Amino acid sequence: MDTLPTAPVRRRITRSLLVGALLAVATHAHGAPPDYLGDKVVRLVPQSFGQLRLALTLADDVWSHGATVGQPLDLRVDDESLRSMQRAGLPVEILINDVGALIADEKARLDTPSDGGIAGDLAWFADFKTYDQINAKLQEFVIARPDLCTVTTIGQSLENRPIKAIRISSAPPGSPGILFNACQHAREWISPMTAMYIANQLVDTASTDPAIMDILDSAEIWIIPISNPDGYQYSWDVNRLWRKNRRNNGNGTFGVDLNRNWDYQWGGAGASTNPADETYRGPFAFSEPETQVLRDFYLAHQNLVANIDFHSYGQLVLSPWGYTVDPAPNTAFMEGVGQAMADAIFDVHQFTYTAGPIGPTLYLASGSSVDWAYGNQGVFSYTIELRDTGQFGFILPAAQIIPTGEEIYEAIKVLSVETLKPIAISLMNGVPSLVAPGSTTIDIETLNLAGEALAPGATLWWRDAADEPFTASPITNVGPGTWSATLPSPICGSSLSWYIEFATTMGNATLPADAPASTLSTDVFETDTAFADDFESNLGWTVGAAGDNATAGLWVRVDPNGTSAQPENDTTVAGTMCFVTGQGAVGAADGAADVDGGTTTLVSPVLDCSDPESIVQYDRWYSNNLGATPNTDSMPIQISNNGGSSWVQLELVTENAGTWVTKSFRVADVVAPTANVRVRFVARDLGSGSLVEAGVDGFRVLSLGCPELLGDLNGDGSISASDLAILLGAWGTSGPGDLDVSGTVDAADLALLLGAWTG
Ligand code: 0X9
Ligand code: ZN
Repeated sequence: MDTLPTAPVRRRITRSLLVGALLAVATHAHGAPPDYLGDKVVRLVPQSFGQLRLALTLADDVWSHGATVGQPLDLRVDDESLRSMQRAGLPVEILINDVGALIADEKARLDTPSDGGIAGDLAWFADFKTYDQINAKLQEFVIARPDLCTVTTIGQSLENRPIKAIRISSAPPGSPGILFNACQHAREWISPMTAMYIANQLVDTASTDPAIMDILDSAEIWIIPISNPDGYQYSWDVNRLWRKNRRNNGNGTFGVDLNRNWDYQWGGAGASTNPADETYRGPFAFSEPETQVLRDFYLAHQNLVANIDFHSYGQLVLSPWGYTVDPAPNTAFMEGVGQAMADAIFDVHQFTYTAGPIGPTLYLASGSSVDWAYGNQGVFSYTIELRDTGQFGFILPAAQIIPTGEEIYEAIKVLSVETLKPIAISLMNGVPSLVAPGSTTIDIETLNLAGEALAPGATLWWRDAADEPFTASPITNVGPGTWSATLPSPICGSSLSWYIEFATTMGNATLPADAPASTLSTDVFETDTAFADDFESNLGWTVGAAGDNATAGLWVRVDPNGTSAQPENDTTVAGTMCFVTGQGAVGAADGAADVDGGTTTLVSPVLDCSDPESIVQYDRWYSNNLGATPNTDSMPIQISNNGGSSWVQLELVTENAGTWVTKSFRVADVVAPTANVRVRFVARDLGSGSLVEAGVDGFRVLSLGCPELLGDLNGDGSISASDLAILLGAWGTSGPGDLDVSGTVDAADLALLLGAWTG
């Protein structure tokens, strides 16, 4: 077995270098309050570590706080810094032309308060509000609904400002709790406004919206709108772009980043040791009164189940971990709820919020509140980065306060419903869209929340016609939180509706949550294999396409040598061969024989997909930087119905699975089915510092159908009295029912039908 030359081990961005670069990004500590006039916010996507380092060195302030090669980075710069960047050839795009002018406009507007033409109690949300105005508003909620609201001072800031929390609930004390906290970062003014909007709407609709009544009757909702009062006040009075608290660091600099000061993996990646930096972690974990107060609030409320920590900007719904790219426990549940929140947000004003775990989605940040809340307290904790995506950044127009509140209000309902349920139910392999006649095993996972899943009463309910009652199929417990069920699928061509039901210590729970009003659906079909390739011999695949420029790790058909990035085994039972991007050497480094320097394309032979129900199916492997900083690389898989003249995307693989994944696509869903189809796999290494390994095996073209059942005249998949009625109704004619094709429906046909019926 030959071994390809070992690829050079890539340089990865090290955080210590990055922190070094951030040293230059000093905060204003002395002199006149900064007015930022003429400052710009620029965006650039650093193409190399050198560019990233240079940009951070030249910038005056990092707005996006993301600092990764290949990811957009927003930086505030004065004219001189901008010129230096341009001279150095950094590809910057101007996002905001004059930060100071935006701030001045905002100040002028705030100096002459107006209700913005907004009627009713939402007029308060016409513009941003000060620390004092927010506290006063909290008292108004209590006056409006003393039965529902309590405001408490949960502690003091460094400069002795009260940190206030409002409890909104009609549930008994000690019921499950959900905490929304905002404004750990002072300049992110939309965050306290959004927290206040949530409070306002809960109070307003507590007696009218049944969904809210359910939540408030069963849970304690806690809202801490201003977690960093000193910083917030300072951002109004002195420096609009202040982020941290107001700790005097003793060396002429001020402020600790509260969201780097929590005692969970404190001092790890993405936090600075330099007191001048915007991400300064503080001298030790929980060194700051503000984080201590919030910590003690958690410790005093052991009933808390969920939390959102509001920030801006970026439009992101982030789940733990922030300190590592490794997945957090119960990641399927956490990310599922995060995505459901993002979907609910989108439905309101069609603003896209990207959901995902913090580390891989944004950048590493250690010592954050959500990591502590999840890691130390087991609270399902999310960071939401509110509007916008950089057009105005922290100086968001006031007109966006209410729309932001409206979309986030839907997200908090989703979070509440999903985390207050007795248990969460998920399907380990998703909902099968297609199964063969017979039966299919369904693997189920449960996560105990307020209740505990019980084995007796666990049932999969199914039916294959809307007018039938559901039939029970038992679910068996196979391990802690893992279950197995059988989904019967007796009739080819039918469509199954089904759902899952568990009895729990807190009542019943179903998947979907509102079953049987909604159900899961699965179609039953037989598949015919039109083409199958296990790659044991070459059935006509070629490597190479116009524009391919990878210098190493080209597609090759081999019995793979496993590395941590590349598979050790192919997927097909018979044989050992598959296509991978470069053969790995036994025992070699992860980076050995991955794709380097560009793209490499694997193209299929021509495939006959003229059957309108053709399905393309393959097993694919994709790994991208296992365990290291992820990047923008991805593997497009494309299909052509004209022999390769033009291509349409089947899927863009970005998931760092590092395992074989089977995928199926109905050709007609993507392109018109023809006899001249090709499929290609484009593995590419575009960003630096990445490690891309791909594989393909078990390639098949299937067609769907059901064998014709002799005598099934109404095509319902079985023979019954209604088929008999059709035959008798056509007696003596040429059909339907002329089963022996004699030209007349007669006794011979009747005998065939009855034989099929009883046989
Ligand atoms: O960096 C932060 O603290 C947050 N972004 S911001 O721009 N608002 O400062 C993101 C925090 C996400 N949480 C973790 N990374 N743990
Ligand atoms: Zn923030």
